[in-house]
Amino acid sequence: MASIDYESKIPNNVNLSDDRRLQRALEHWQPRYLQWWQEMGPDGIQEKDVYLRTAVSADKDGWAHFDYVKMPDYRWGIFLSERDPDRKVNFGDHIGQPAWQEVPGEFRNTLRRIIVTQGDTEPASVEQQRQLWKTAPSLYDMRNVCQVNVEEGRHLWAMVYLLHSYFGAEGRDEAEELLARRSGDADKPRILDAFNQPCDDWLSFYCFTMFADRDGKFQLHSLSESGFDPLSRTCKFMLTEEAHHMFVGDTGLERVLRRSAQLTLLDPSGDARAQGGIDLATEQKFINFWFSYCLDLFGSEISSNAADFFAAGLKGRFMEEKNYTEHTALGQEKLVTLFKDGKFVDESVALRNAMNEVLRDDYIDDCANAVRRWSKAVKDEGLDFEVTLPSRRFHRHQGIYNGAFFDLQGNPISEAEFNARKADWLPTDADKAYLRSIMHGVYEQGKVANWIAPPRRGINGQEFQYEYVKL
Ligand code: BYC
Ligand code: FE
Ligand code: FE
Repeated sequence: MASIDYESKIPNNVNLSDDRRLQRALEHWQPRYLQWWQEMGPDGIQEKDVYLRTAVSADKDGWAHFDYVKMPDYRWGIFLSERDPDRKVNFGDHIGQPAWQEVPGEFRNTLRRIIVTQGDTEPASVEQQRQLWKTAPSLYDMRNVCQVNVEEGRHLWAMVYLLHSYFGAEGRDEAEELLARRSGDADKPRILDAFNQPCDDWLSFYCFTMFADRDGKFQLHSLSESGFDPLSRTCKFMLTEEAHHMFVGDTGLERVLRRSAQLTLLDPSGDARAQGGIDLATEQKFINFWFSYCLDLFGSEISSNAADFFAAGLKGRFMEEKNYTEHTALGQEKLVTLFKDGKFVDESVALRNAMNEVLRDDYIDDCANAVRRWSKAVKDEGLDFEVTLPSRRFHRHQGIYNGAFFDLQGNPISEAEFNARKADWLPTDADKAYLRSIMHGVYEQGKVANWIAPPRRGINGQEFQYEYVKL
């Protein structure tokens, strides 16, 4: 495999210098990207040294190098996992064909749409998070949000590389559009709903990296099964970066929950807010909000798009090759519980059409594991409180439950009842204002905000006290 070329303007392991046309096109996009980064990347910290990891090889082991970097100098580049010359299409209608190195003409539009949708989430998340470093609870956390952001920027590069290499003029136009849409913008919003929600407090940030980046894990895994080999190899490498993003969310929530338990127990009337912390009920509301928006990211329970993606061999199931023995998904069905005229009706759906729901099931299991661990952490602090995930029907804006109203357990309720209970289930303006009032940046080495526990260990073997950002 080609090693990473760090001499070129655009670091890459795809022999970019051999393809002058592509190299020129990407070098033309690069200054636009950097302009977008200056405008929409972390606000006001671009000139500071941050202890960041940079990819130096695409191998599983030892791919990362850690050093102080000013973010605009980060070497964003194009890194694909190693190519397996014998790789085949492993599912759908084309099983057994050699994996495609070029886009099959008939799938061109479909594939472009998948890549654009994936690509759009990456800059969106950077836009959502651009103010967060200012209120970081420690230098360690400040460094982590910067790390996540530069890598989401690199994920945008990954998708733009595919658009420029394989989709001609249309691909180049889409690459421009990826820099033109803006999270939350009324006229030019990002494509998927969760990526238009404000994420401007740290409880939201931990929920986002826990739940939205975890959608990324499942989507990237299913795209890494793709018969279109360049997409598969790109997503494989992105997944190695993604692990840290989910770690930030998972451990961040665990730290907030543990600290809440401590403060609740410390307070004579059991009120964590009276101790300057966050109460567990508020944390549960933020979990309810972000989990439900992230369930929407899997699309509709019954989807002909999903069936087409699978049939074409473009998007498989989670661990398609490893975990399944039958790869056509034909002649099989999945039960989906519809909500029709106020009643639940179980309906058998052709498996291919239920692929979004199959992926959502795996995602929910993964989230449930984390929630069990958090509940245990809270109990270990000595407090009896169970963290929960709301029902998959709660607070949905996409799919078959959109438009109806359900409680946290998924029981149907009236709109009036939902509105009456909403403040108990979802963050209120007062909750958000309260978080703003306690979240002030803690910029001193080794110090951590009162509302969160310190992490158990630092980054890359460094102590928590390390100077992760030179302010
Ligand atoms: N919001 O059949 P349907 C990540 C649209 S995260 C708004 O239900 P389909 C990351 C849909 O586009 C991973 N619109 O859905 C994380 C369609 O629109 P059109 C991102 C939505 O197509 C953190 C219509 O509704 N990667 O990497 O089966 C930080 C009906 O479509 C939503 C991907 O998503 C929504 N939530 O599945 C940084 C992978 N859901 O075409 C990064 C690529 C659906 O009628 N995307 N719609 O205009 C896909 O595989 C599919 O597009 C989806 C939707 C799974 C998203
Ligand atoms: Fe990403
Ligand atoms: Fe991520």
